Amino acid sequence: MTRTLVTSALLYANGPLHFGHIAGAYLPADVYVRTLRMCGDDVLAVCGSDDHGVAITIAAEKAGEEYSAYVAKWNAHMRRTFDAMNIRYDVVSGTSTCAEHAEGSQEFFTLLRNNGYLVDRETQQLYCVHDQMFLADRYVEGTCYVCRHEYARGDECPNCGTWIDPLKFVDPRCKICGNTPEQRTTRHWYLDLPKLRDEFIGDWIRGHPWKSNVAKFIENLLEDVPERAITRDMSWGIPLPGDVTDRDGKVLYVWFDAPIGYVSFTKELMRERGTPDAWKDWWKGEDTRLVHFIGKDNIPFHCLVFPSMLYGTKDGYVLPAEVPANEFYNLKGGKFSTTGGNAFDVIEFVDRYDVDTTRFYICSTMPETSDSEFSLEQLVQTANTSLAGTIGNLATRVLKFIAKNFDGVVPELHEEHREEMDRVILTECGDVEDPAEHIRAFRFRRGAEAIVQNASVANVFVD
Ligand code: B3M
Ligand code: ZN
Repeated sequence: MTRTLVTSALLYANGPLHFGHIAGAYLPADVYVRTLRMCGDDVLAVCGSDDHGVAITIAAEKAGEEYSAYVAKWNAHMRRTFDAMNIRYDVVSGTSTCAEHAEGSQEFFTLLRNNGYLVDRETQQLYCVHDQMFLADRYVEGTCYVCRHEYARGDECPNCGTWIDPLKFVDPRCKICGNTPEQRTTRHWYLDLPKLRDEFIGDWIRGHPWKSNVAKFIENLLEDVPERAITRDMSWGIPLPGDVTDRDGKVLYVWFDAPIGYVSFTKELMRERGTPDAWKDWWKGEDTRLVHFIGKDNIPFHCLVFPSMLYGTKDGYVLPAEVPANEFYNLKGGKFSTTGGNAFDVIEFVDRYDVDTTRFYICSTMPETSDSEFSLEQLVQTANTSLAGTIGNLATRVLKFIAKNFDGVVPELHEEHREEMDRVILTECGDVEDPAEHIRAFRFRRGAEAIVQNASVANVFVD
């Protein structure tokens, strides 16, 4: 039987989950996993927190907390939010706490290096003389040279999603002190993406049946594929393997170690289950379907970079079968943002508005192929019409009917009755659809609609 290995994007451990995250990568994964399991499929669901990188160190420094304590706090908050939302994984771990993660990440580095896909280069990097450090990623900002957004970060532009090369900024600013940094020489390791593309990954990407909105994004992805630095001058992160020269003061880039987290967390789970080698069945088994649930801003890493890493190890890893990336889920016309004050507290929200109602509403408005909008008024309306009006009504009528005519016991259904029932439903009550078919194809909205539609048909039948 095919196995389906489901991952959800690892959440940066620097703040609470909001409905934008939940609609993007967590609720669809949970609904997908439950649906497949109900159909008897063999499924493993993996998630956790992304604990490294500059987004975390800056936030922890601002909060005046130790990095490890800071990420532990947000990892715990993430688990509480999953519980409140009834979102379940087989394992929820974290890249700074998972015992298998450092060694596993270093092994990827070593395999890629031995196979000729890593190059080390002397390079220029922005250096802040005032703070005496190289400005990795978000420690520098400037105007986006693609869309002119003034606050593009050194790793990506929040406005247009461009993968930023900070040396191209005409107005770079140090994020800590605001001064203009200078260029200095340092040494870094680069993933040879052009080589990986030309050798295999390019053809693989072009031949892959991506979801329509992902396919659009990918068209441009292959044109300009640069070598990408996978090391950073900082202390918080995974150290380079012991046999690498000049490794002091450097760690692996967060986007290198983060997706390996999916593998590490699977190892952790299998060790805890007492079958430490079983992770290979999932990550290296020919019959595994690997499915990454992510938001659209993570497409380059899951459709190009991580597959390149998996392939480049030449160690039997499967490549993703599906990357059902969602678009953005908005609130009041803008992105959900906890720091920007455009969000609800998820735990309080479901306590007040009911978790299943919230889950159903989010499914029925999911940003599957384009951005969509969360609205409280609409949620209330969905609860009143679809849930109470149609499904609740059906439940009430059926329960009353059983109480009145059968002393509250569901009578046994004889085969000839079932046939008669099917005939009446099909000819007289309306079209029924299989919600699971839609959900398997990542059409969560249609899946939710189909459930309500089937309840309407059943109401006609009761009439
Ligand atoms: N933490 C980025 C994000 O939350 C990142 C995802 C990692 S998945 C391996 O957008
Ligand atoms: Zn931009």
